[in-house]
Amino acid sequence: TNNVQQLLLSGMTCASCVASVEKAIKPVAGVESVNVNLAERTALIAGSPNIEQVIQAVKDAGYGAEVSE
Ligand code: 9UX
Repeated sequence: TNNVQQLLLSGMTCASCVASVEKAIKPVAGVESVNVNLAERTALIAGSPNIEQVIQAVKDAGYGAEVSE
């Protein structure tokens, strides 16, 4: 199955931030692909990672993240 999870991000102000967040999320175990939208402040993550590990990776990169319902 191809599950998609969404995060709401904070702290991104430019396109390079988008690249930084994507680079942080991609190597997390279980992530198949990630798409960050600067205007929407969302990250769409395909695959089956532990979402708390994804959130921690974003925070380690200097941004905020929470699960978007
Ligand atoms: Mo842009 Mo983001 O100059 O951390 S890279 S603000």
